[in-house]
Amino acid sequence: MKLLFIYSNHATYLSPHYHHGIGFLAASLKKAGHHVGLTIYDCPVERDALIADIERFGPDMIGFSVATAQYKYARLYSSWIKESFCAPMVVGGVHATLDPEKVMAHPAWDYLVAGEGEEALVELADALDSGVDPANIKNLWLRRGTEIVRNDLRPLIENLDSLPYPDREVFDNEHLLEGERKVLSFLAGRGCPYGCTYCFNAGFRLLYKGMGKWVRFRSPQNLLNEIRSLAPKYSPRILDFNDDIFTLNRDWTMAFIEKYREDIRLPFRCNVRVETVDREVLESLKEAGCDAIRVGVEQGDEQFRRTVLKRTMTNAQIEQVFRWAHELGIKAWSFNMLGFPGETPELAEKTLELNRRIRPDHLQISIFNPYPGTVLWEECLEQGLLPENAEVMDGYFVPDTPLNMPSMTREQLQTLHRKFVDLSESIKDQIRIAEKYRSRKIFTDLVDIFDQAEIVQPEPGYVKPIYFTMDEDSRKTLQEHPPSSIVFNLKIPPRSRFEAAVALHPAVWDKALGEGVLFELHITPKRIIGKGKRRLLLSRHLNPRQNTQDRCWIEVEADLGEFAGKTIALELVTRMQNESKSDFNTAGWANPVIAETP
Ligand code: B12
Ligand code: SF4
Repeated sequence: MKLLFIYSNHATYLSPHYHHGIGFLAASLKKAGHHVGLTIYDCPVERDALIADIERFGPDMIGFSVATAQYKYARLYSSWIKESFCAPMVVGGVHATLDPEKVMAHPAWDYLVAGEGEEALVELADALDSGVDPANIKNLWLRRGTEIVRNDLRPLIENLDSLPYPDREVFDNEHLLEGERKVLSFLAGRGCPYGCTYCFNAGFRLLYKGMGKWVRFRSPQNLLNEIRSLAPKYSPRILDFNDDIFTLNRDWTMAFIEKYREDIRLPFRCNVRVETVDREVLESLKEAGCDAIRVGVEQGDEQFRRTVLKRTMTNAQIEQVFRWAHELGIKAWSFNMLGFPGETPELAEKTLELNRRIRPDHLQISIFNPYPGTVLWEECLEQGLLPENAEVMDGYFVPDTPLNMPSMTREQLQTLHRKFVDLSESIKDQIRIAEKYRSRKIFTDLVDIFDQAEIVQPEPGYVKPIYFTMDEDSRKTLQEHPPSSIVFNLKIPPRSRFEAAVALHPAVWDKALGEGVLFELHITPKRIIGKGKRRLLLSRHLNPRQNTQDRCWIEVEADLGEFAGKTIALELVTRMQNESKSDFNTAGWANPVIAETP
């Protein structure tokens, strides 16, 4: 039969990616002789376009894979499809498994597959193909008139090596790997033994109690063979092991890593939990090419983390792992959440503090959304924090919560979220600067000494350090509203120069009435401005409304060699190009520094 999968990825802020679940299902279906297609929607699709996509493929069955955040879209799309097609529809995935009653209450679904789907879906496709009644297929729920048949689960797949490698063709994998990213992702196993209260793992374990081991690994050889079979075809730049905890089983990790180091040697990333690694494991990962580890920090208060989230690691353990990673040159990413039930602003500040201490190479902040089938979902319901019919937010980067939170107002949540975003941007900015000046010295960072500057005009409050973000490149700028000027009194070291990047804030690109803004660097070789001879050392005109090439960071520099050993007034000026057409504008000098001349 022809089965079409539909996978939506709306508002997750994630670039196109591989989906292992669909890959595994597609491989099993193809092995059983079925024809498989996939349609991915990265943003909401119109009804006509959806119907046209389905007509083009002409499926005998349509399958939706759903996580909670995407479910509302799957529900809507399935209703549209039901009105136009008679192909049966089957839903599966983590949300369908953990909230099956509610999901099956939606009449468009003919079938639901709970838990691992490989065998059940093949049996369903075979049965429908050959006109056999699928009513007894394990893991399958189905509609019989107004009744719902709920079949038991079959035991978990014991030997993951028995599965065919997840299918890549159905994803147009070459396309996924195009461009800079070139990330090829893999799964080494399934299941996690921990019991974090916000995570689906505990719910799945409970569901499968007595039906086999929840935590399973493929053999190192099986995984290596899969990598070997794909690497020549796709030429990945980096591999990504998407397992919940790649380092869960120390013996497995060491055995795999040793062979990987000998045979594959491609850079890779993986998820770790701090209790599962020590320096020796991290050293082995590094030697094998580990570029980055992703670490769930989640919350910075040990007691809250232990009691509410059931995460038992200490802050000392978290800090140690980040220290080791920095020492070994492995990038360490920190994943955090905000807006847990009972979390106060003071507790959330602890997460910020912990992140300032561990200095991650990348900081991610998500807003907590409770998912059905998790402990915290139940607790939110019991505590009356979750309004009836509350929808999960789109993705979890939207700075809002579906919860009624007595411990934190919405405004407080948003202010804290802003602080996390600022910290994350400042981290990225520091890393960029560190890379730029790796072999050189920064004598003075003008943002650091901003409080010593003299704001000549306009109001002091209009001039401040703030982040401008363009094309995801966020840089700390000294913001000015032209005409304005900031003066620093400095002693200039030998062999130095001024460096910065200039830009107008994206919010004013299309609004400015004037003819753009002039950025100027003036030097007065005297302490008191106005007394010495003021000289223009640098001038740059930006007019992003007219010139699209001005809609980015423009690097500027000026040699200060002739002022070596002297004290000067260094003045950062912004003014309108045509002052008669003056308008409110927002201009910024990003990362202005006095640095060693290369
Ligand atoms: C890798 C991963 C990602 C990757 C890749 C996506 C993917 N699913 O492969 C990326 C980074 C892109 C990602 C994104 C997101 N993720 Co994610 N992700 C995972 C992770 C770690 C592994 C997924 C996986 O491959 N599992 C193994 C495969 C074999 O299992 P499976 O996908 O569940 O599929 C099996 C069955 O469910 C079933 N099945 C699945 N689909 C279907 C469809 C049909 C028709 C049938 C019959 C059966 C069936 O059969 C499959 C084979 O046995 C899981 C945690 C986990 N361990 O599962 C979280 C997880 C799925 N992610 C989660 C979340 C929250 C997200 C995001 C919402 C985060 C965000 N940025 O906003 C997005 C949502 C993306 C989307 N559009 O759905 C949550 C979902 C919780 C929930 N209740 O919804 C999980 C469970 C993590 C957690 N600890 O809670 N994720
Ligand atoms: S350690 Fe990670 S994957 Fe395991 S239960 Fe906790 S959150 Fe889930």
